[in-house]
Amino acid sequence: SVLSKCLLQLTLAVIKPDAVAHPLMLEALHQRILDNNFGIVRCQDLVWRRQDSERFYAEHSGRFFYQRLVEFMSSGPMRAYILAREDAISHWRELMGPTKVFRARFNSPASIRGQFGLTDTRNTTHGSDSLESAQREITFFFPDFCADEWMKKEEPLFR
Ligand code: RTP
Ligand code: MG
Repeated sequence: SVLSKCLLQLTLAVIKPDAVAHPLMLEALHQRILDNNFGIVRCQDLVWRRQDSERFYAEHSGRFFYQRLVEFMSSGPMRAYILAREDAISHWRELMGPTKVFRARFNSPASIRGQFGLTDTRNTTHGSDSLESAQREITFFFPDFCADEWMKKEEPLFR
């Protein structure tokens, strides 16, 4: 029915070191989050040690880009968000655009990666790709955050 409540979803978004390094880009991306009706549930600036990077991307170990990915993600400060929205996971992925910079530039020039992506690795942002990875990644960045508790207490305030 038209009266049914929309379903709020949480996702983990990261502004990667290439984008955080440029203050104007960081500001533009933060604004982009707000303009697209995401609620900011948590926001944290941090720097990874190499072992954090390796652990986060363990599923990609062995792929040709693993070493440079791990190196890059622990090369400087980044910013992690827990974002809330209806369909947050797919909306954030849509907003980022394709992973490959070539595709992003040509097929989605208005997307974040289409506008700001430098290479397939230095591509400005990360976003969870499923409910399972959102859960894992939220816990990875925010170990004290309890999604169930948040939904009960805070979710009504976001309407
Ligand atoms: P993710 O796994 O992080 O959600 O990203 P994704 O699905 O958009 O992209 P995927 O192909 O799974 O790649 C994982 C991460 O590796 C970086 N990457 N670098 N050729 C390269 O240098 C290369 N290819 C992929 C991406 O930036 C992505 O963060
Ligand atoms: Mg992936």
